[in-house]
Amino acid sequence: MNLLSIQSHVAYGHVGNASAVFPLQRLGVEVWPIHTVQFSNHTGYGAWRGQVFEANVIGDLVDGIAERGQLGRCDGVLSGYMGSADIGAAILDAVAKVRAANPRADYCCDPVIGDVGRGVFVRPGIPEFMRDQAVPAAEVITPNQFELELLSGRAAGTRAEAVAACDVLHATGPKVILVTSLQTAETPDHSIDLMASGPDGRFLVRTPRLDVSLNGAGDAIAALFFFHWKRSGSTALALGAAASSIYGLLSRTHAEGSRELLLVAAQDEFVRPSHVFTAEAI
Ligand code: PXL
Repeated sequence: MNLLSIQSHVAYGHVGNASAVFPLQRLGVEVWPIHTVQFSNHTGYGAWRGQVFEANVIGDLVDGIAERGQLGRCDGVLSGYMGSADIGAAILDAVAKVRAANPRADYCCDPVIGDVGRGVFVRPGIPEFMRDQAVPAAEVITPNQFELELLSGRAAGTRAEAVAACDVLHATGPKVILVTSLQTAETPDHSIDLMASGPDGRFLVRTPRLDVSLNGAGDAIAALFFFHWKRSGSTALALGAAASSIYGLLSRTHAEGSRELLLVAAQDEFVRPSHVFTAEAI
C-alpha cells in the first residue's frame, strides 16, 4: 500500500507526520510524506520555532511525484494539520490529481481544528475550510468530539446526539466517520469511547481512560484507522484494530511518564497489540 500523507512535521516529538508516518511504515506501508509546516516541536508547548510552508510547495512536490510516473500507484491521501487555508486548497488539488491518476484512491481527512481542553488551535479560516471543502471531499474523516460538534453544528453530549451529528456530516460526503476521544453522558467515569459510522453500521469501542496529557495521538489514530479500513474494507475491524494499537501506545507512554508518544518503544503495539478491543455494534 502506498499512501501520501500531507500534514505537519516536528523535529522533536511526535505530532502530524512525525506521529503518523512511522506506525504506517511499521505496518508495511510505503508512505510518501509531504510536510505542511516544519516546527521544532508541537504547539502544545506554547512556543516553537520553524515555518509554515508556502502552499505552492505542496503542489510542486506532488507534480514531482507525478513526473516520476508514480501518482497512479498512490492508494490514498491522508491529511491532518494544515497550517493555512491556502495549504488546504493545495491538499485538495493533490487529492484531485491522485484521483485522476488512480480512481480507486481514497482521501482520509483528519479535520484538525482543536479539542475540548484547548479549544480551537488552528488559524482563522481553517475551521470553515474543513467544514465546507475538505470534509465534503473525503471518503473518511476522523474528528474528535470537539471537531464533530463544530463541523456539524450539533451538540454531541449523548450517544444519540453524536450519531445524529455523524449523520449531518455523512450527508455532506464522507461515507466513513471515526469519532475519537468521545465522552458522552453514557460514557462511564474513567472510560473513553471511540465511535465509527460507515456503510456496514455504527460501532463503539470503550477503553479505560488514561490520565495523559499528550499531543499527536489523534494523528496516529487517523493513520491507523485509514490503513486498516483500506486493508479490510470494514469499519468495525478498522475501529477495533486502531483502538487496540492506540491503547497499547498510550499505556506504554503513560507507564513511562513521557510527554511525547513513545512510538518507537511501543512499535510492536501497531502489529500485535497487547490488548485487543473488539468493536461492538450500536
Ligand atoms: O496533533 C495535532 C497537531 C498537529 N500538528 C501540530 C500540532 C498539533 C497539536 O498540537 O501542534 C504542529
